[in-house]
Amino acid sequence: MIRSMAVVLIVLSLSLVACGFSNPEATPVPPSPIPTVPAGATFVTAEMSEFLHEDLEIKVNTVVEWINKDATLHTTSHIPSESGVQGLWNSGRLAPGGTFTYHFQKPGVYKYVCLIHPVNMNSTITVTE
Ligand SMILES: [Cu+2]
Repeated sequence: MIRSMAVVLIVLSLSLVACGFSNPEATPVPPSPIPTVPAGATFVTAEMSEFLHEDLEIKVNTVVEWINKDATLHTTSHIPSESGVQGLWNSGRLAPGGTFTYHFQKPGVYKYVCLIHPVNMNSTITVTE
């Protein structure tokens, strides 16, 4: 009886492993394709690491590519300064290694956050002529 219970336990634990009971956040992400940058535009990268977003000062006609360097999900999501105005970009949940790009074409001060960690991950992109 004990032996058959042990066999059942082993089969159960093997089937749990086979079903992929792993942390979905740890799933490796294939390398992202090289982003398309319009002719004449500048390209810069911004890291999401240690649960922080970067402040950036860039010129008009710059493409920013965010890269998630942490081991958990993050977003880069524009927060409009006026209520009722829709945000300009929202990456959705980026897995570790995931990237998202946005092309800044107008001067201004753009606040953005990670919607999952908005307290620590809130920052500003200042775009000048
Ligand atoms: Cu986050």
